Amino acid sequence: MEFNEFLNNFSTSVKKAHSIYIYPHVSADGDTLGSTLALKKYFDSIDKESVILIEEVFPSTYKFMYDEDSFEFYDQNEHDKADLHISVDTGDINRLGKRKEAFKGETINIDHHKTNTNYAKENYVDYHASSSGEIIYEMLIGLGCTLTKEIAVYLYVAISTDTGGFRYSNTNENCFKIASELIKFNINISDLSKKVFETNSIEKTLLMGKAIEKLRFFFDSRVAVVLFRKEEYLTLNANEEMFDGIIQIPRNIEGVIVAAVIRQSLDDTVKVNLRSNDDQVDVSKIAFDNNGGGHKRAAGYTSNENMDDTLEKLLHDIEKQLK
Ligand SMILES: [Mn+2]
Repeated sequence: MEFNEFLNNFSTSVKKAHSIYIYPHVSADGDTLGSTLALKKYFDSIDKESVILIEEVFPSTYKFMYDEDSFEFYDQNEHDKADLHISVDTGDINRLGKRKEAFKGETINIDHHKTNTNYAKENYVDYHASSSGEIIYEMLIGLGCTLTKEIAVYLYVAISTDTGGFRYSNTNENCFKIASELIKFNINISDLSKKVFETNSIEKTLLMGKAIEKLRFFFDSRVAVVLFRKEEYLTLNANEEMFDGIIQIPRNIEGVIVAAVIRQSLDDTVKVNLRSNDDQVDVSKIAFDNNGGGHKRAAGYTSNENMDDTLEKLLHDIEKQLK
């Protein structure tokens, strides 16, 4: 769908709605949180009642963005009041976790994942966009929203984290254009970057150390994998949220084409996080074949098999694309 057409439909839906629920995806990252917060501030500015529904503890990296008036913990008995539901940065309905039960009726899905399954009534998916933050920025401008410093911080965090600090292959011309607009609000780039890229808890640091110890290499060291069973991270007092970024450890090794982190979740499902360093392997294909999603160079899925079988199948899937 064309952007302007979407924006018109969006505007009409918002006008009709009495109250709105906004949905970030589970295992929230900077993009989904920054984007949903910016959208929420827009609704506040037009006096439209809205709330961001979450179901997990807020990631500590992004605690500085936590605004208790914006978020509510999902309670299925309580949260049945909105007549418009908007998900942001969420490639498929299962990424809404338990909240997918509430995501019904008038629904809008705003995203940039190529593997998006168009699960809402209205879907706007632009996979050329670097981030959902980039889409939300364009939407707010198109809707005539007056940006504030607060919104600028949210959108800067969204775009900068999804592009790895304007370094990943999804970084485009528009990211820099938007960043140059956002910086006019006097946002503190070095302070934000320190918070989102350069601050780790002790537990996270120990987890990173353990990940280095546990590295395994396959296919002439072109594939690097880290496997974590839950006891292994629980003994470090690490939690699942701390796995965000652990994939950089195998990914950043010279000569590695595909990096994977496989971890056993607290609920015993096995989560697979993938990165590709080279166009010869499109990890979104592997993720999609396993009912997951993502992009060419960054993707993931949940496996119902045990750790060893998950690894074996993954290596087989990677081998099919390795030249
Ligand atoms: Mn994103």
